[in-house]
Amino acid sequence: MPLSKDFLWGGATAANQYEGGWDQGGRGLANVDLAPHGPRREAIILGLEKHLQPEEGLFYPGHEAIDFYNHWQEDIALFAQMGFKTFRMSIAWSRIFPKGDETQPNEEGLMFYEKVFKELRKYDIEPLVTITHFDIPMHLVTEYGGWRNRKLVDFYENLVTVLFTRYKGLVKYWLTFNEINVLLHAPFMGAGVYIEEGENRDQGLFTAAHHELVASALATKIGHQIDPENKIGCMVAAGDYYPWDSKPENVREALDKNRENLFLIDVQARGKYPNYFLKQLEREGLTLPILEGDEELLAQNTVDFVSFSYYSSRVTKVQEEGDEETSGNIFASVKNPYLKASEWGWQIDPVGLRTTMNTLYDRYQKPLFIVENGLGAIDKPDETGYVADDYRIAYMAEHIAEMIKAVELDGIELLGYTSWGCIDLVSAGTGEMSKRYGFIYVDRDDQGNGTLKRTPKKSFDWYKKVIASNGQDLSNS
Ligand code: BGP
Repeated sequence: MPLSKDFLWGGATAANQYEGGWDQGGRGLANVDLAPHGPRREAIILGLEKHLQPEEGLFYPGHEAIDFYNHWQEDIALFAQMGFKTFRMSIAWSRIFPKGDETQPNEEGLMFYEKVFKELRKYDIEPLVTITHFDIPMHLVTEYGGWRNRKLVDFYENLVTVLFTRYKGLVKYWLTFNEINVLLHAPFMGAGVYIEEGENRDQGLFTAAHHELVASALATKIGHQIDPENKIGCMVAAGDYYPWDSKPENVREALDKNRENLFLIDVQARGKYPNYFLKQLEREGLTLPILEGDEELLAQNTVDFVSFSYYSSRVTKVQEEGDEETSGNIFASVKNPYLKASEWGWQIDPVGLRTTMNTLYDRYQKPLFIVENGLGAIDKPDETGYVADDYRIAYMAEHIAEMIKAVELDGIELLGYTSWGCIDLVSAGTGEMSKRYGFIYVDRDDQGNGTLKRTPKKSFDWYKKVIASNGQDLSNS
């Protein structure tokens, strides 16, 4: 069975890294506006340093990002030229509700996305919309404590009701929260949460997570009520953990790590907390803030599909002195000696994509959607601005080949593939522009200098051919 003719090829972005226009159109201040470039970034996004207002002298790359806010027509035309069938983007919550707790939305914000969705439809590009991609109005952080507060569920309910109503007929594919598991590692970026000194970290994080799970189930329910055509998915930062070796303790460690990564998706896709997690709570003396009706809501409103990002597999072992770690998408891992790595140390494992797909499909039996995958690399444009990015083509060709095997040989239902950062944008982890993923080069540097001019790279024509052949032609010629 080859890929279906409706397979959704495309690219992925997020408002906080792409859109810019942070102070335009009535948009309010959000947590993502407070992630500076430079040495303090990591502590801020992890929630270790409280940073509640932009500070003079710091550069915040997300403020302008690459200014999709004022380049949307030009960018969508380029995506259409590549033959995109879908385009993943996110809504900036504070553009719709600047403070988050208003009852009336900001019309200018709603209008912006309406124009964008209509422009996409003009080219038959199906929007794939992440409702929150590491994004929360700062007012909800300072006044309510972010997602640790149950009131956030109500504010999110307002948000999704407005979105589903306004964009009915324009948007069909929705993701409730980007990489929901990231909140466990980067609570400020993931959920606008700070863990206070002396507080039980897990208790704080699981409280926030429970609220997001309830909000996600509510969104699924409301989305289906407003338009039964809506397809609503969850989203996980995926990548299987391999055991370091066959030592039983290491195999067990890998099982635990995979569960840690997937337990929130277990709830979104299967409708209840898994026993292994409930037992963990019991052992640690923790409780979930479950209110009457929550369990039914979770059980009755599981997602329609499971989406995920995949950049690498991970390796784990019971830690011993001298173990070498490698960097990766928020999660550190033991270095895998069989794999090469990107310039940022992210290890490259195309086979791991197929393995991860099988893990997710076996576990959930729901259609999958790969909504992020790609290579962050340093591009060197020639004097005309053209980049011959054969390394990116090689990375993507290998991953897509494994993805196709997962469909053709393993029988996995797969809705589509959107490569991350289809146009160069700001890196979430480092705040750099120089970590580029795109098929389109954007003239902007790490300090915010540059014309923002867009230039297709070699991979632009390659991806166009991949889409036109529905994945049959992956050659680089
Ligand atoms: C994921 C995020 C994206 C994206 C990607 C690449 O975690 O969902 O927002 O940025 O990782 O990471 P980075 O930008 O750090 O290279």
